[in-house]
Amino acid sequence: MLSVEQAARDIETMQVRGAGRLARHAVRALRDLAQAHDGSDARLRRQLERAAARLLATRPTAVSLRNGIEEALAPLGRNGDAPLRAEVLTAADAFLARSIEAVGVISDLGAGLLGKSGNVLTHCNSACSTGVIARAHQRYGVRAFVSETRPRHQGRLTARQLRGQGVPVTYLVDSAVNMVMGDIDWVVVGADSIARNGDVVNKVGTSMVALSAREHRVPFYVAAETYKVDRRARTGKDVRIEERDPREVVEARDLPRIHVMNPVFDMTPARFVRRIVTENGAARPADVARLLGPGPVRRRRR
Ligand code: RI2
Repeated sequence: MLSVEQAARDIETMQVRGAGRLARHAVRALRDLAQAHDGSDARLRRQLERAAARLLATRPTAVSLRNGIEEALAPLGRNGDAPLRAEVLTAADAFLARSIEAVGVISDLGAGLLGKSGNVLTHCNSACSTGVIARAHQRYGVRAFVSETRPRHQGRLTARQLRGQGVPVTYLVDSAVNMVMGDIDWVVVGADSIARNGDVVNKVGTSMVALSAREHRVPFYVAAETYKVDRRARTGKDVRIEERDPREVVEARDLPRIHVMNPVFDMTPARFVRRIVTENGAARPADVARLLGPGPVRRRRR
């Protein structure tokens, strides 16, 4: 059984990371809490609300976390007749299943729409974008250029995962991206949050990759599940950017009396993005909200 506190710590320390994975981890903890419950609905409601608050406080930028939790706990706001526990288990299972399925759908769709042979570049480690690249490689054969992704080097994960799937990989430091961009045919990255206007918030450095791609007229794509769209964010400026411990960048003793910044994400304007590929299809960034289903129902439970 995954306790809420354990899940929250796993996410805070980035033992579990990646916008999709961390949402599923939080939802699994809520599911396990409901599963183990044998008291009243009122008591379960209080426990779930407390648990949701704890999980939501772990990482502020990835809206996948909030959307996953809200989807799993939607029964708290409904007037259903079934016991709350059963409804939460059903909702949590539905989110977990659709979230995993979406990655496969995006990989296929993305490989068909974006993929062609040649060189593809990606930044950080995203299940959706590595899925697209691996699938494109199976179909057309590609070489992947993977940027290091300072400070936590998620590019190493991507390089290993792609190599493990047979993709030839070139690994480079973030600051070499612009140097190789002239040889790149397409770029694909994931997303942590997408605003309604199509601005994309992803791992810090993504906007520089996008700028470089734009300068070189290389198409820049985003692969992300619909639950990474933040309905409450009109533009990317409405998304809070997480700041992490500066020691992830450099130990204080190595740079005494120096202020060190460690913003984890940045915002790529919608106009830099050719298409956003979701499990419901691909859209121009400005049209991304059209790919979403109806919003969460907000009636209070009796
Ligand atoms: P998937 C990651 O954030 C990266 O920014 C990545 O692009 C994004 O989540 C989406 O990943 P972090 O947790 O959901 O490494 O596509 O800070 O796997």
